[in-house]
Amino acid sequence: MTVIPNPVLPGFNPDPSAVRVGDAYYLVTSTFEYLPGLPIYCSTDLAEWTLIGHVITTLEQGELANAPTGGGVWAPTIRHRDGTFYVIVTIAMGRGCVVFSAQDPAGPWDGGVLIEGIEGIDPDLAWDEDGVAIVTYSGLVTKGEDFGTHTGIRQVDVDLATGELLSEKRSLWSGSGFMFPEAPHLFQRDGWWYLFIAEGGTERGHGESVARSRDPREGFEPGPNNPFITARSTERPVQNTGHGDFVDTPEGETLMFLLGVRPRGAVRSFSALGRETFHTRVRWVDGWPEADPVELALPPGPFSQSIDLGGPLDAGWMAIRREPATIVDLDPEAGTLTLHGEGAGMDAQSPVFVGRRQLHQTASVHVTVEADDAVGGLVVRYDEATFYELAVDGTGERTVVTARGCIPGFERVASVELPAGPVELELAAVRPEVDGFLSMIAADVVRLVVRAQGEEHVLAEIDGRSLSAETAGSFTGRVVGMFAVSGDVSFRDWRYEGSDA
Ligand code: 6LW
Repeated sequence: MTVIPNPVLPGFNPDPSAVRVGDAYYLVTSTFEYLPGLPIYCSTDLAEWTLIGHVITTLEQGELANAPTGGGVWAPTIRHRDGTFYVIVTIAMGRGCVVFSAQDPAGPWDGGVLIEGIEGIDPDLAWDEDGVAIVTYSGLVTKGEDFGTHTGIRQVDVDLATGELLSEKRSLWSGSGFMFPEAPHLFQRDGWWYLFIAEGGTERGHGESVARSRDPREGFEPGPNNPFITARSTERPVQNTGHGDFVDTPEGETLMFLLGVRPRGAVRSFSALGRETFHTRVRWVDGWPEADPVELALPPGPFSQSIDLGGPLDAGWMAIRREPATIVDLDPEAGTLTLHGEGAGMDAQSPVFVGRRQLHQTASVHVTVEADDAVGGLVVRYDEATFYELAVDGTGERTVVTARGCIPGFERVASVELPAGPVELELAAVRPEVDGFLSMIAADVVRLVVRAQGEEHVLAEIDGRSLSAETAGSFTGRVVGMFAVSGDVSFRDWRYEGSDA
């Protein structure tokens, strides 16, 4: 039996949706305010997954220039019908419910069709036996004084070509009574329509429940043991399991792809990487699904990746409310990526920044920076108020490197003066080395280091608990990247090392 890694997609990859076309499996996850948005991962053996492209590659497609912190591109659903791939998604507190389509999942995807009138999130897409498109979603008020009110699992027939609603909206079975019924997915098997939903909230109470009917629009009866998968009140290393999507393998086995977190600390409260994509296998018993608990299947040994910053930019790079390719200058000869500061730092809504997901619990990034008459550096971020950075200021006679830990209401700063010239920066997330109870409480420590002229300066070691999905304003995941505040900042020799030890 294939050993499928768990997490399947490590790091900031929440709200997975899956589809199989022939022997190829595709996964898509949420990306909030980042661009490119809605990554498409592909695998033909379930073990190796490749990021083959994105649905949203331009600011205009997602209308993300003003995506609020914590909003933007939320949970998608990917489906395939008659040779066309569809991704339906909510661009929360923004464009709304949009269905994108493409002939090639790697892209290009179209500009998307807005489906007006769907007041909710987590849209699913299915077709009835007459080919009528059915959108099932989690009713949620996303504006006005009733913002945040859940209105249960809802459904409507839609013309995907025009976005026009073709029926009245209807309410469906909405779970066992736990909070936030969401992430609905319709799944057909043996003449039944199964309605899967997440309930309990995307935190520690998360779980997946199911009902079934012979009709995709009504008459759902709940399963006998809902939620049929949850990690709540267990000591399992993977928590928050829920928000699942389901595919059958060619051999007739059913796989569930779902989100989970790997919290650390004495009270297991801090998930530095955010919500990741996991999988588990599903058994069918008397016409109802039973799922194994999510088991970790981590790759053996450390992971190391060196990237030639002279380009071309690979699909793993992300920018904040802007497209990466529009802010970088690449010099293949010199192996450098240059960012041009615009006078704003990492507290800006759209800083000059390109970064990558932190993929391992223990991880370090090294990069060499030249900031001649400029300011910029390396940063690990959750959002505009929550980030730890190393800034190189080359505007004076000497170079000043400043470590800055920013969380709402608090800032920690430490600097060192160095001779002018290039410096190597390192951000490292490591297990805490402190003794006693503190070493148990903390999840990790972020070490901010600068090296130059043969000297090493550990400017700060900052508790990493504040850089977690549970503590930051945006429940995304850590993204580590390069930024520029002013002048032209050149970067080379990017190296990532990670381990889940
Ligand atoms: C997603 C929804 C949710 O659409 O958060 O907490 C949204 N629940 O399922 C973004 O991940």
